[in-house]
Amino acid sequence: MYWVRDVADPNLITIDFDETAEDPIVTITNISRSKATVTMTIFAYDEANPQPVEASVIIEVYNDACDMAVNGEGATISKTDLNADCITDIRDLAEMAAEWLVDISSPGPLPK
Ligand SMILES: [Ca+2]
Repeated sequence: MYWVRDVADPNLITIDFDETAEDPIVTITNISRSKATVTMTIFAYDEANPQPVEASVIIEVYNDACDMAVNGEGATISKTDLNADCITDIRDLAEMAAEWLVDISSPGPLPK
């Protein structure tokens, strides 16, 4: 026998867990931020070991792979993706064009 107790904020995420299943699947949905951290604690016992033992794992959950990359995990955002939206497109070219020929290497005095 086992059961799971999560310490997540129910207003932040929804956890669906069937503790009667032999191989339970935990589904985390309704993430209201780009990243959520969930601490999941599992308790287990049986007739031979009636005193429950527990183990915890911390899970970082992202809405998608792009949110994961923006947070520095998983895939690396391309250097050409200047606005970090995980697509290199005309918007990135526009950002580069807006800075085209801006030169900060002037030998003159710098304002204080
Ligand atoms: Ca982009």
